[in-house]
Amino acid sequence: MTFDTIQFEQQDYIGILTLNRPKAMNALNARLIEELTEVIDLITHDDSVRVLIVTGGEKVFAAGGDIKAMLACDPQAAKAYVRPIHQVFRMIEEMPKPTIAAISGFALGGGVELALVCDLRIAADNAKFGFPEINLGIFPAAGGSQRLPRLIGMSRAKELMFTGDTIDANQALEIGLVNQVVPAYEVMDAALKLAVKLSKKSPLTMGVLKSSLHSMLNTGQDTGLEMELEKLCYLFASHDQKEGMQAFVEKRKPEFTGK
Ligand code: CO8
Repeated sequence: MTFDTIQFEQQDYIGILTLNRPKAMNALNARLIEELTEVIDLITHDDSVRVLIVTGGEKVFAAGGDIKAMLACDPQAAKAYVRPIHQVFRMIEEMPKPTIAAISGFALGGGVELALVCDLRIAADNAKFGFPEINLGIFPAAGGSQRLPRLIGMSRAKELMFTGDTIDANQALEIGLVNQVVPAYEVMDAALKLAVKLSKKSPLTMGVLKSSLHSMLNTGQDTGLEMELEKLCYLFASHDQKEGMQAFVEKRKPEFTGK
């Protein structure tokens, strides 16, 4: 697969998606969103990819939405620009396989919003996070105003979004924006190590677990508990459940197939 604004490669069960607009600090323009949508659709339906790593490479994760492309937008054009971002971010969020953002350098605005739709975030110690939208006369509307408070709490989300201030990787760890901070040269190794670990779990169970966790965001607890029970019972019709439990009884490692 070849693209202009992203790169995709696969190592065993791990997909690695790299944003590739170095001259624009990986700003998310329409072409990048179009290509991202195409590759995310392929990965979602490709059983040979069990875990996806999303990265911007060694220098920058992403400096956000493309300001130059947005400058002249009227409300209608703004909607036409942002709607596909919303759609592809939902596709990433709902992908039935774990996703890991590996973040080096700046992750700003739409860049953080991309990291937020990944399940887990690993930051290099040189990573910097912020929502500068307030200084541009807009606000984090690629899902940020909805997802960030759910992740780190309303008060901290307001502080970041109202001030537009940038925080470093350790501050991001402290407020729960990222899961781990590692030395910059180790960020991809750390992401790959975690991805390999997750790729050995049952892909079927992983997808169902992810969907159960996400149902918490859209339902009350009573409905969520009912949905959880249904999803669990569904897994008892699978090979992977039998294999996982059989392997435990036989004191060996399970071999999951996703069936
Ligand atoms: N959009 C377009 N181009 C960008 C962006 C961007 N977000 N960020 C950087 N670039 C370009 C620069 O214009 C520059 O291009 P050129 O060489 O042609 O002048 C090149 O990338 C390198 O950037 P700098 O020279 O500025 O590099 P520095 O190392 O000095 O600074 C920074 C790096 C701090 C990352 C700086 O570039 C910066 O502040 N960028 C903008 C960050 C920002 O404000 N992000 C938020 C954007 S808005 C958003 O994400 C919301 C999207 C969804 C909602 C949309 C509602 C319509």
